[in-house]
Amino acid sequence: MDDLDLLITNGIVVTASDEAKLDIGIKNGKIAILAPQGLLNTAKKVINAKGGYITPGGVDTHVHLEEPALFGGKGRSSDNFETGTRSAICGGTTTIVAFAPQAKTEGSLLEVLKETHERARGNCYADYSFHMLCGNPSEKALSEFPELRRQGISSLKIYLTYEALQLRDDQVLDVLYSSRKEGFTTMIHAENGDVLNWMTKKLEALNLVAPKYHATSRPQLVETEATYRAIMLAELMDAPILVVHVSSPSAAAHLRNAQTRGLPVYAETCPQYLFLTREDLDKPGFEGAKCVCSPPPRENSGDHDAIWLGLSNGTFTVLSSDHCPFDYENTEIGKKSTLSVEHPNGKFAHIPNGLPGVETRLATVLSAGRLSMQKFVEVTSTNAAKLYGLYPQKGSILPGVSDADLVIWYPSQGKDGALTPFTLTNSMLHHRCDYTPYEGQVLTQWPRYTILRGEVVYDHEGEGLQALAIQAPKRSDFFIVQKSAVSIAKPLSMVSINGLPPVGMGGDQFVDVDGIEARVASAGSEVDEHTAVGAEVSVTAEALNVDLVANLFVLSDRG
Ligand code: DUC
Ligand code: ZN
Ligand code: ZN
Repeated sequence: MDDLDLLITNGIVVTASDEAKLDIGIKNGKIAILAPQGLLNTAKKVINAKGGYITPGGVDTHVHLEEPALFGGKGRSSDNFETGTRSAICGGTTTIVAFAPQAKTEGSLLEVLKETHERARGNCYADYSFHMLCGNPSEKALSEFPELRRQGISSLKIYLTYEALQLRDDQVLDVLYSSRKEGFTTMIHAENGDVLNWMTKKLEALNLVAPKYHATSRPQLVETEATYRAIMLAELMDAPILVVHVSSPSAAAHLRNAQTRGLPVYAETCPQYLFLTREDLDKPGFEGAKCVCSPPPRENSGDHDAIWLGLSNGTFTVLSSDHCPFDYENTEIGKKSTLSVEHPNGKFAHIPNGLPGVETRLATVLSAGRLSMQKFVEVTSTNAAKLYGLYPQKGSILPGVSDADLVIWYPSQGKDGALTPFTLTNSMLHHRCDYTPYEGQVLTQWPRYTILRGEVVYDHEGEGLQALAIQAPKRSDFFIVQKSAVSIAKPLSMVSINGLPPVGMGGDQFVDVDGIEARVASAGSEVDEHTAVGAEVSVTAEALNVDLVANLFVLSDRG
């Protein structure tokens, strides 16, 4: 093969399932061939990976850019699409999924999506797609779900907290019901807003308002209850969910239990729950505000251990950044917008919730050395791509199929060419935020090269960001269309009916019969008549392709 555009030699290729010493040939932005080392020898450009790992480009499916004040106080994102995706690329993330945010006060989701496209178009260095963020599941918004699906959206996020966003349980059911029909995955921010507001008022009455009380106002129970409630609502609706940014071992235990029962319940965690603790909120003066996010960093390294374990054992499907940056010093729209003469150290309830992290996600986690390389790839790239319909174009290294999105890492410590361990400082980063919560952390890895669709877009040793600016034209009008959320979460029409109740699903299954969405109870099982909406119909096994006569309760017209 002598017409390759790029040949990467001498690396260790890692995917979620394999690790092998292979050379990679790239042509027209795609992975063209994987070959035993030394077999391919000509290409327009050759990179020697020097024995370093080569992984699929990072896929970060939880990124907030150019968002209005939704997360407490007056905070607005400090990163726009340009600076946020620049930062992503420099940290080895080649695809992001950002949010198209609809506040409670807005009606149409389609309108919000259109505006978000306009902000992103022509401004992104990375490939990108969107989740809807649904703050107002009005009739209009719900009626737009099919069109959102046609426009390539397969996921949306809802909140059980925040004044601007919090949904009641019946609204959550509305969203899950409509999502189910379209095969969306619903992402849920699981904290009990009413409880934490009550706690906040009590703390404020005692004038306990410093940043550290943010963690006091929302203990693990607040997250655990909401996580269990989210699971219950999803089970009731038989709809797939992904609980985002999980911080508590007790919430993780509920998620694992639901998964063990066979429910389509997925979970995400983030580096802040692996590296930060509530001590980080208790810094002198107002400094702790830098680490105010929700849920808050938890108590101690024991909590970290439980979250690492959840990554290793598969409880967490993805490890995202939840990049949600607010400048620290900015008194208009940053963390310090809560300072006043009366409260010189601010009031935690008005500190915008969120941290920067899109650039540091991969290197901090890899440097920690607590995941196998394959697990690292799985949770930071492959599963994210699968979950949101981007796989295998993204998240893998499949010849003829995958985009040539790659990270070439430095050889491991002790090998020739290894990176000298270094102390991270904010000045090394490319986001538009005046701090990093990981300042001072010692790292042993950083992407040596980031490659996006066959182009070297970041060269850590060479011109760094300049190389990025020169070589990577900003993605103009590029939008990754999400196929559907089905790689992991199956839409209704794909639920297999084999006559046996799925484990833990209450014996009920949903089928699609002639366009009618129906709950099927296996013959002989008790059917709770309160769950039935509409007429009971007897159908033969043949008609349902099951070997049992079933009672069919018509739930709705899928129209
Ligand atoms: N939830 C997020 O997903 N991001 C930032 C703030 C929040 O609470
Ligand atoms: Zn959230
Ligand atoms: Zn977020």
